[in-house]
Amino acid sequence: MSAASRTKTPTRQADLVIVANRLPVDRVVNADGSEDWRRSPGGLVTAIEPVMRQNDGAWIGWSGSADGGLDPFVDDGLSLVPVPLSAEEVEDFYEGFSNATLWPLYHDVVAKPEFHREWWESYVRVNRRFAAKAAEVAAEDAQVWVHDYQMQLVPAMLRELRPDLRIGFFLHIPFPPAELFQQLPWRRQLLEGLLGADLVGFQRPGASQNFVRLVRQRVGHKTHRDKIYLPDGRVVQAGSFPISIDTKALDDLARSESVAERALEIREQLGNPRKVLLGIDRLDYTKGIYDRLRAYGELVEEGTVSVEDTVFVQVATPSRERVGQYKRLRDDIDRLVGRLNGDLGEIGSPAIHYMHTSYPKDEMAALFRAADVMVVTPLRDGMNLVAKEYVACRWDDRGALVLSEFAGAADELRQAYMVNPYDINGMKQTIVRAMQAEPRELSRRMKAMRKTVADHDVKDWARRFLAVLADARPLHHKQLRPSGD
Ligand code: GDG
Repeated sequence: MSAASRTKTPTRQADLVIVANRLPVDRVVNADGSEDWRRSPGGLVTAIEPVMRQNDGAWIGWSGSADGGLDPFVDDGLSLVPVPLSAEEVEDFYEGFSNATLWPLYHDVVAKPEFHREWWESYVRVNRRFAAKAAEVAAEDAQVWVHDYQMQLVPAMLRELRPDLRIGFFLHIPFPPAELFQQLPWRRQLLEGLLGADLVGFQRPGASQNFVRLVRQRVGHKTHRDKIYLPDGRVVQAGSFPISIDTKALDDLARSESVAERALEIREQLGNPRKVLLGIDRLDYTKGIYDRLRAYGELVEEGTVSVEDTVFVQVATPSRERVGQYKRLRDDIDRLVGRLNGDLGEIGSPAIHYMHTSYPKDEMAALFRAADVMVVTPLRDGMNLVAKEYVACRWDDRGALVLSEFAGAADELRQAYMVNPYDINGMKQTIVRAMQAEPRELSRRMKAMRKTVADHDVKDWARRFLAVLADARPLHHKQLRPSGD
């Protein structure tokens, strides 16, 4: 966004407040040294932007760089309220407790979570700062929607400061079963933090059930189905709200001439192979990139697939690069790709085209259009939007989606070629099946999946969450006021 569309504003009272770890903008430094904000292309802002505009909304979050206080400002009509983090808090709260404790623990411990008391203390401190800011910004009786694993203590902290508010919480990542969750030394505090909300939303029904069961077992509250009854008379509702994408916008983009041309160009640059397989993920150990590439390597090694007529394109977007486990993963994948290409590639025909970079949206759409088989094989994933985005881009009803049953998206995209990403042989067979499928079969599956993403887009997701939140607590404190007789 240009500086012209950005104006400073005093903190004002908002009827809808979004609390998320990150603001929906990135700070960029221009060539002349001046600073600006650029809208970051996240799905959350697309989902929430319309409701924010309608409801006089404000968004509270961190700017992404360790720095002191920045004043609230309006960017392209959205009120943004920065919360500062010190360099130490970036290390302890963000890279530490959020991404090296909670992230692996909530994703089936596919990497070993680390528990450090100073990380936890930082998490508490930062959550308190976000809660205080939300309390300051929210109008009387406002709705506050808190997002994700970095902010799980905010609901209770905020309720204590502002009992008038209606508070919703949504977890974008999986919520683990009790056996794993109870490893956390601070398990009870986290559950109590979440219970400050009136509505606690998850991607899948199983996650919601895990939460309710844990609250019953660990905190001892009464529960019935998806409701939790607190001793003070408050009722907390849990539920599943599978997130989605801006289907229409992606469909439109994928139909544009420039994307069609670029898709052809990509295939040409790849040597016009018979089949293009594609993976696009943040470089994260939960995404199953290593095992996927190993499975593909074996197919080439055994001669089932030939590098002369097939290519695998893997885009791995840089992510959390200062966290140890992510550094190691990057090295492991670099080595694997090097070995596979060294052993199996031929001049002009590497087995795997590997890009450790991020691309603009239209290039992503062109890649989706160019790919015959999209391979999405996370070991565990809250939803996985890439799978839905691929489907939204395939208006030609062609292309095959290979999808892990451990991604939330598997609940809805039932017509995908499902795999268990831990089963390398099964994954190999399914990839081959998807590569060899008849066009009629592909089109039948793709049509059904396209209907699903067309019927449930991200705007429906946001509307539904906020509607259930409004019903979950019809301004409780007002009801409690004496009627005046
Ligand atoms: C978390 C949960 C849940 C990726 N590379 C580029 C790029 N992307 C975009 C994708 C997609 C998004 O980033 C990634 O979303 P995912 O859902 O696949 O995964 P996480 O980042 O792990 O997200 C996940 C999600 O939250 C939402 O609730 O689905 O389960 O883990 O939109 O397209 N976008 C651009 N260039 C890239 O190189 N422009």
